[in-house]
Amino acid sequence: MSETLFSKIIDREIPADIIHEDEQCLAFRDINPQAPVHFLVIPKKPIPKLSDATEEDQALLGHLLLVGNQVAAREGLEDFRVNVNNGASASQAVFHLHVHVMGGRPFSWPPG
Ligand code: DGP
Repeated sequence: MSETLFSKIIDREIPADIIHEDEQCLAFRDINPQAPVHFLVIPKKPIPKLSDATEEDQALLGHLLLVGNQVAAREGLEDFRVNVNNGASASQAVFHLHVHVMGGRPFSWPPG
């Protein structure tokens, strides 16, 4: 897999406002926030997109969501939107799996 912006954030080659790190993942604030709180949770393992994940990644995928919960709680969010864009036509721009967590405003459904 070619290096993405997010692997550079993991390697501290480019700066980011990192709000969580553990052995498996990183959470940092989105550079173009779509809500008062908007952060991304990414695995350190370079999985390009959700549909590339395998059975081997089952625990990792669960971990990303639970970290999203924990960081959302620390950010004072009770209700929040969790979103994964999978593929270019689903608006994925960075091909390193990432979970968007957004909160601090109301959200409508369906999303655009
Ligand atoms: P997506 O469209 O799902 O691939 O979302 C990519 C998100 O990543 C988008 O909301 C903007 C954010 N982003 C892109 N480049 C950077 C960066 O260099 N730093 C940070 N913090 N966020 C970035």
